[in-house]
Amino acid sequence: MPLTKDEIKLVDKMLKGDRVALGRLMTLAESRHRSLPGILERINSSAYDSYVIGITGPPGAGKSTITDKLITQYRTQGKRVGVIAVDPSSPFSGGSILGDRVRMHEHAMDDGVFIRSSSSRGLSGGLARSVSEMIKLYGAFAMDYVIVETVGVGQTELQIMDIADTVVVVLVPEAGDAVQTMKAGLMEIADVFVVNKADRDGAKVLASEIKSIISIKSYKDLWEPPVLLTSAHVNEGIDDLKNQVEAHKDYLHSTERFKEIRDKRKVEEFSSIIKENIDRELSKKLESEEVKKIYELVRSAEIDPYEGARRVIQKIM
Ligand SMILES: Nc1nc2c(ncn2[C@@H]2O[C@H](COP(=O)(O)OP(=O)(O)O)[C@@H](O)[C@H]2O)c(=O)[nH]1
Ligand SMILES: [Mg+2]
Repeated sequence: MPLTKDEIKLVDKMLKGDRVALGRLMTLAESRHRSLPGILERINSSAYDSYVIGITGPPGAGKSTITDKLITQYRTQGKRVGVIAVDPSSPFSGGSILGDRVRMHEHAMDDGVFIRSSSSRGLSGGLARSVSEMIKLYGAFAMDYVIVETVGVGQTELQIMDIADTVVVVLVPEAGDAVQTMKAGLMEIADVFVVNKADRDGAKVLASEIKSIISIKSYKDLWEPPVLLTSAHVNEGIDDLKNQVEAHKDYLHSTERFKEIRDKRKVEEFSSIIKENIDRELSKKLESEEVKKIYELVRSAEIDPYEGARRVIQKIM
């Protein structure tokens, strides 16, 4: 599907640093717009390979606060940062998305920062693809880092470990003990553990529980996740967090891991683009008059569903 003149203009504007254009392209990625593959093809050769940090944990753990403070850390070093906050809250309550904006507002005037909150409801059914595309858009916008904030409570739609290079799992004492963390599958995906709200009772206990689980668990990799205590609201421990993310990044680069992750991602991207296109083409064919007639025959019981399906498949394949 070739791009329209307007779409080409939009992409070129974004590549020149136009934030409004970037925002509009993000919206296209969220809505799984059919032009997205063409748009990404156009930007591909000029895109940065942004380093992706996933920040996951229960609602209210302090993920947005940590993200906000991490942005400041990276900005101090002159690094450009994009954020994707995937929020499961309904578009009707919308409270926490507004909250993210408020919490990260000090970066609103900074050209080296872009923050995008998406309701995961609006993104469902292609969430991982949408987020991957948004990361690519950030790459084209020359972002050094992309932080993806997601709620991790077991059954999230987004598999953050497939998307992030470094996964930071944020826990708080009130959200339960280390055993519950294991049950929620967070033990497996964490590259760095953060026990936030260290100012509250139970934080140190939780941190040592996690440390002891880590020490008896044998990790395949040489990297063993560190467990950090932070008080994000007062910026305590965030420099340490940044250093550990960087240490993990160095670790990935020092082994084959980084290349493996990126190769795997490329193959997944490739196959999902193909699947998505086939899906789209087939869905279009399913709306044809010929197919509608067969639907009618099935509805009126003139043919059974099996025969109907066979006829449809013959027609569209
Ligand atoms: N006491 C305390 N409160 C914190 C800390 N970090 C964040 N908060 C507060 O916890 C609430 C939820 O934080 P938020 O970053 O929105 O959590 P998220 O839902 O995980 O993104 C906010 O009111 C924050 O100000 C902390 O270290 N200590
Ligand atoms: Mg948040």
